[in-house]
Amino acid sequence: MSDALKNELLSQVEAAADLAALEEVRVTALGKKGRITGLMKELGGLSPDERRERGQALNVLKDEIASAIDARKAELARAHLEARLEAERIDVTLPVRPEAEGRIHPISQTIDEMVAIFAEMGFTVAEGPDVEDDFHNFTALNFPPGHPARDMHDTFYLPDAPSENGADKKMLLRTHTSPVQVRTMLNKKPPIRIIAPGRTYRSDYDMTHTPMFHQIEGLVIDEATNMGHLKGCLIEFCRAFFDVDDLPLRFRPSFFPFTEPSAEVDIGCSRKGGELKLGNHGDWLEILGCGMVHPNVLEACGIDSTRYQGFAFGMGIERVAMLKYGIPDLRTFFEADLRWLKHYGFVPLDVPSMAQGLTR
Ligand code: 2NL
Repeated sequence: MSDALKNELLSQVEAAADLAALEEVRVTALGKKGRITGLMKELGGLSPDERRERGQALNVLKDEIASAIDARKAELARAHLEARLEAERIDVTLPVRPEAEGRIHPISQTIDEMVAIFAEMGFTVAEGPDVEDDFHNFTALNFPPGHPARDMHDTFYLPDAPSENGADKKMLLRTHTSPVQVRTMLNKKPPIRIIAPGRTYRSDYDMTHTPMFHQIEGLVIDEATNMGHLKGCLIEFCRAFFDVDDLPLRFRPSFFPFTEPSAEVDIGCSRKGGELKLGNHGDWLEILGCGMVHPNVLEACGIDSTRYQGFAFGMGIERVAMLKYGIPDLRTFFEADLRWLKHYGFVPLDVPSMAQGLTR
């Protein structure tokens, strides 16, 4: 009887393309109204001998079909898993992501390096507005009324505009970052230990001057801060920044309206063969200015000059960046030339730190 039925059902099982189709085959063969089930129901009308014989045959057929369905089910499951693995395959040897095309500008890099060094010494970074007033940029810093720096030729003054209180107030682009420190002294009680890096502006344009440039200044105020602290701080900074352990520093007397005494700092170098080399070689290169904060400045900023004293310093960022990274022309810093940036710029993920190194 059932060879034809068996072959028909087996080929249906083999032809089932997915689990749903296979389930349909199972229901038509073995379900309550299935074909084998139907044949089983007919057994009751047979003689006992025929019933036994046919019953056995149907049971064998039922088992065969059931195990064929199980086998097909396993086969479909394996094929499904393989298809999924193939579809979701990833190449773990690919780089995580392509290296960024962009570069960190040498000015930003230099500021980041300086911040890393001073942060280790306990300084925090202070910021202030680029547009300042006469008081914060000049008056509080002990510039006398007729001082040449106040001249229209050096300072960018903004067109007159009435201030909030109705009185006219001369506004200007800050000519140094000192007003940031003035604002800090006015708003915070000593001890103070800050650096102020940022943009500054002077009406000047030639081979070595651009109308916008960058400065970093530092200010330390406490009850017993003295010139020894100033020297130690700047020696440590220069040796770390230029990465020369025995770099000699020379403090030369100088003058600034906002410090007394004042000094300019030279670092040791050699200029033999037209090549500049840093280190103990007998020659000197000016690098920054500094001094003890003038009592008039402390008083103008609301600090009792009989109780507190402190030191300050300032340096040009372009100048030291050119020196450290061998950039020959100041004006190229601001040309936004992508080839220049590709050459002199820094990879964004190489963040300067004292632990990992300032540059990699
Ligand atoms: C230089 C010299 C200097 C300062 C900046 C300063 C700031 C305050 C009070 C006192 Cl609020 N001094 N700053 C002091 C000495 C020198 O800069 O050659 N800069 C490029």
